[in-house]
Amino acid sequence: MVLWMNIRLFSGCLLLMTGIYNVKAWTYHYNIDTNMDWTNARRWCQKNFTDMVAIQNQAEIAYLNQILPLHSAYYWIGIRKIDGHWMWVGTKKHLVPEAANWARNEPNNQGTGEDCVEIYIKRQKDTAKWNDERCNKKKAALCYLASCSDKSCSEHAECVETIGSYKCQCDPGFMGPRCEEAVQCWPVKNPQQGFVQCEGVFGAFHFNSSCQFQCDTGFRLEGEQRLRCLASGHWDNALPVCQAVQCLPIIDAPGGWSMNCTHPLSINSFNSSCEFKCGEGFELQGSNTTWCDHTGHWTHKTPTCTVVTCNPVLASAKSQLTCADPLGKFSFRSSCNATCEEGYRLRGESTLTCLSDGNWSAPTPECEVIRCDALESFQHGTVQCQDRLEKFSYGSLCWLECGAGFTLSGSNSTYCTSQGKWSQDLPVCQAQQCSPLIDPSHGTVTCTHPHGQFSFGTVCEVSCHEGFKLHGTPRMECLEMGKWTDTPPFCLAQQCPLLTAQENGWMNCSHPHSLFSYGSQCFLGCKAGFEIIGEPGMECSASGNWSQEMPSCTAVRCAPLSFSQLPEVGPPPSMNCSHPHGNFSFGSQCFFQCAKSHKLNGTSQLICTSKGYWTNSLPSCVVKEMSVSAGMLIYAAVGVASSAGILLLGGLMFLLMRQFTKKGEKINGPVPLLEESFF
Ligand SMILES: *[C@@H]1O[C@H](CO)[C@@H](O)[C@H](O)[C@H]1NC(C)=O
Ligand SMILES: *[C@@H]1O[C@H](CO)[C@@H](O)[C@H](O)[C@H]1NC(C)=O
Ligand SMILES: *[C@@H]1O[C@H](CO)[C@@H](O)[C@H](O)[C@H]1NC(C)=O
Ligand SMILES: *[C@@H]1O[C@H](CO)[C@@H](O)[C@H](O)[C@H]1NC(C)=O
Ligand SMILES: *[C@@H]1O[C@H](CO)[C@@H](O)[C@H](O)[C@H]1NC(C)=O
Ligand SMILES: *[C@@H]1O[C@H](CO)[C@@H](O)[C@H](O)[C@H]1NC(C)=O
Ligand SMILES: *[C@@H]1O[C@H](CO)[C@@H](O)[C@H](O)[C@H]1NC(C)=O
Ligand SMILES: *[C@@H]1O[C@H](CO)[C@@H](O)[C@H](O)[C@H]1NC(C)=O
Ligand SMILES: CC(=O)N[C@H]1CO[C@H](CO)[C@@H](O)[C@@H]1O
Repeated sequence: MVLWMNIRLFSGCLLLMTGIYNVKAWTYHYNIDTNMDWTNARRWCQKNFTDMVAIQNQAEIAYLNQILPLHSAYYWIGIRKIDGHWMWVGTKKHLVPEAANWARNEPNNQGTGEDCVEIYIKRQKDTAKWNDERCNKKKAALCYLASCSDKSCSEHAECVETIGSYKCQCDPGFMGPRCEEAVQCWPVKNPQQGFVQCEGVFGAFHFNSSCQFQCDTGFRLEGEQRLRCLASGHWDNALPVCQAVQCLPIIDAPGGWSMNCTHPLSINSFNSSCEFKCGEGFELQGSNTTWCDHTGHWTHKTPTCTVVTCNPVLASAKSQLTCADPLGKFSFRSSCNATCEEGYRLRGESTLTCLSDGNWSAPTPECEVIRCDALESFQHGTVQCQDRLEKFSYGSLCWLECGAGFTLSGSNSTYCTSQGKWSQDLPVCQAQQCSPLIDPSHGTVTCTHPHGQFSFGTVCEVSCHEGFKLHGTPRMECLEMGKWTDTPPFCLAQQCPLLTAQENGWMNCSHPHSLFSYGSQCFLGCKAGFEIIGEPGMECSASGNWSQEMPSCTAVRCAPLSFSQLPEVGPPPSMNCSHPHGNFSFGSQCFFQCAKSHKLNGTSQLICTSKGYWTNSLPSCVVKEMSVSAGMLIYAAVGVASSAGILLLGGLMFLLMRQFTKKGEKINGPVPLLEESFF
């Protein structure tokens, strides 16, 4: 407590003193002329001055003791017991023990009703101490006159009297000499992501003003929303801040997903967003993004990742599936193995895997029956089977039989194994064999062998070479028992008509094959004096004809004798001819005779030689004179020779004759010559 000294004024003598504040003084007044009870004493004080003194401190007590005169009844002061408590009547405040200034053993309330207080000014014992006294006792009044007036201080102050002066004791929150200034707090600015509104009766940021904070959307106020400026010049609370609204963190769910969050403001707060992605083979259910909204909630539920499923696979006929489903029935990574029943074989992939796109890695495999090659075309035979599953498939048992004309070579039964192969090599039906045929002489065999050389079904056609004729059946067939339909035919040369030598000729034949048959050649010749008419050679043709008509032998002709040709010398001789082989031909003899008057000039007889020459030139009739002995001689010689020539054979004879003729020619001069060749 601050002690201040003031100007005091006493009844009867005014004492002026100066204090800290140079204002109107606060003065003490007393009345020792008339003692009064406490109530009247107070009334007197209140009437003439301000009130009964209210002792504030020891200094004041010492001062009063110093300036007041000793008075036997002593002085009343402004303390009274009300409801058992000592109270300052002026201020109606309790007397605090520290401020009490009781004399020893006081207050003792002796004789009761001692409800008022006197002060022992200038008493020997207990100087300036207090004592409780009955209020109806009469004592001097001790008063003060206050210095405070209505205008001394502002309304925000209590005017406090001091010794000789007053003081404006400011209400909390005010300051200044008259307490007219409100205390200021630090000015408040808009927080980040928010704003503040401040107002107060004494001005913003002044005592008792308040500031109201608000945050932007998505932000939450951390701290007090409202601040008040305290009398101390401090805000009653720390400045709040705006913090982004928080969302609950997303908890990782199982199921193989990943998320990618961005936190532009702060982690898991307003405007944070997360993107979700499922792992391979998983499908996102729900939204793939979520935002933390301004209310602190995620806009979308955390999605889930569900495993991709493939279409259920059904075991195809005759197959069995064994599946492993690590992530779910027929789901991603599921794999199924297919197996087939006995006798069936898998076609396709045996293992299927469910892929991440929901497709199986391969189409469902099928079981197909194990097949052996079809035995339908068993050549020349028949097949009969008993099938366990399907035709010509696993377990089929087949018997093989050959048709007529064929014999089975190999096993007569076979079955289809699990390898898809027949247990036995397919037998073959071998055709029955006939004896092989060879070309007949002068012929050819042409065969068709449908089932092998000279075996059942072989058909042979025998044909003869040109000039040969087939005897027998030309067509032969090998029958089912291995026999030919017929005995083989044979070829014989074509027969030409038989030839016999001409009457006047001869014949020389060669017969390469048989008499007068194809290829036979005959050479025909004529006896001397005869010449052949036609070609001498004949050949039997392939068609059985002779190359030509049989040539004939006709007698060699001599020049017909006639006298008309000759230059008429005289009368022609008469002529008498015999023609054994034709007119004027070989062997013809002509005899000449002249009339009697004449004699024959030349020979009387001409003979047609085998060479076609007359033995002599024609005679003529002349007057008889001439001998013809020489001519006769020649005639004889020729005659002999001719006779012999008939007996002789061909060439030699011919040569001889020819030579002879030539000699004769030389000898006989101009004889008409009939040059004809034999060939
Ligand atoms: C997360 O997303 C951002 C943008 O959306 C991208 O740049 C970044 O690479 C992503 N991170 C991952 C790990 O996916
Ligand atoms: C939040 O996000 C919205 C939309 O993307 C944007 O317009 C806004 O500015 C963001 N707010 C803050 C405080 O970043
Ligand atoms: C999220 O879904 C949208 C459409 O539904 C698509 O365009 C986008 O690519 C997806 N984002 C991711 C990360 O999968
Ligand atoms: C399928 O077959 C493979 C190889 O034979 C084997 O490793 C796998 O375990 C089988 N899976 C199932 C589901 O039986
Ligand atoms: C999955 O199967 C569907 C239908 O068979 C087909 O259209 C699609 O292309 C397949 N996807 C892939 C990746 O092969
Ligand atoms: C098959 O051949 C065996 C001997 O090799 C014989 O006993 C059986 O009768 C034959 N079966 C038929 C159907 O010909
Ligand atoms: C005729 O027969 C003889 C012997 O007999 C022979 O030498 C001659 O060559 C044959 N042929 C002809 C054309 O004369
Ligand atoms: C052979 O004789 C037949 C009749 O006998 C005849 O038709 C055919 O022309 C003759 N062939 C020859 C070459 O003379
Ligand atoms: C000193 C003084 O002013 N005394 C006056 C106090 O009041 C009474 C009336 O109540 C007057 O009579 C006194 O003169």
